[in-house]
Amino acid sequence: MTRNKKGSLQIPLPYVNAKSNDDNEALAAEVISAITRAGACVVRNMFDTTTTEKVIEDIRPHLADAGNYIGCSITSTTVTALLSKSDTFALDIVGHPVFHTVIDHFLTNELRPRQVLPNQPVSVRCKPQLDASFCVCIGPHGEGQDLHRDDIDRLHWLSETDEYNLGRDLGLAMLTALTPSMRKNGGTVVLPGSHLWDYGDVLPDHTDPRLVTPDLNPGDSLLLLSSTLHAGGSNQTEETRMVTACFAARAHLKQLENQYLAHDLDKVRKFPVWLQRFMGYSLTQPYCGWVDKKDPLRVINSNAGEFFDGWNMF
Ligand SMILES: O=C(O)CCC(=O)C(=O)O
Ligand SMILES: [Fe+2]
Repeated sequence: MTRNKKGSLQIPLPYVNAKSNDDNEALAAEVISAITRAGACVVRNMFDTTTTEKVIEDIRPHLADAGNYIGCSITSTTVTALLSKSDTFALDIVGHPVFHTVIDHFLTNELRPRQVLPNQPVSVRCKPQLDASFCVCIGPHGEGQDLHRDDIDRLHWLSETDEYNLGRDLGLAMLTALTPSMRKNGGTVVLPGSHLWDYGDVLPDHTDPRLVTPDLNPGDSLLLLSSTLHAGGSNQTEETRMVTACFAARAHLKQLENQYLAHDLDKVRKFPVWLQRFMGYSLTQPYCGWVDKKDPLRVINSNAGEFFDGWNMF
């Protein structure tokens, strides 16, 4: 029994140490088993401080221009599109082989031999894709986020299960501390075991004793499924907390024809707004498809008149 609700045992947040395991395959196996059990896992020393310091250096020039977004306090900043702002983030953090073994395990789409065309049994194995990359900077006395599941953007809905079944999740995130990240400065709050819950259940409030905030040092990562409840915490210190976020999602979550590269942008700019939005230059409720956390239509049509820039729920 692995449930942690209705009076049954609380599931602890698992920790593994990358330094005590030189073999990436063995480390990934440990992380996979931990995430299967708890929905999340801390990997100590996933990256060295040379890496995290270089990423901070790459991010620093973008901080002044980076915005706040609706759903985040004005003392927080999100540096988006991080992949093209830091080569070290893109190549070393996003490229970590253990991260890839873990996401491949949880998010690969597999279709066993099936007759999809007459007399042609087809098998496919599609590996996950990058979903988003950004850095969350919670400034001095910045407010925390609401407890959430990352798959709300994909309108995912799951029912309760006693044991984790592979295929359940659409996404997985790796949060990596660039600065220390702990309870007092806005460290990420996690509810281990909530990946097994029914989405119809009332969400706990921030005083729930099952919530834990791991102390992360620069280079430590927290990996969590998109079904696991979590939130950036509130920062009660004078220092900014910086955590990079790399999200992976299942491969099928894309359009059949790539609308952003298939057309001449000058032609697209002349289309009516309804067509631009239909092509995908729009936010899907509650908050999917953004560019710099804003309505993507702003990028191609600043005269569109009406924009939807943040969480859009009713
Ligand atoms: O900043 C954090 O610790 C968590 C960020 C997060 O959960 C998100 O952006 O979805
Ligand atoms: Fe999140």
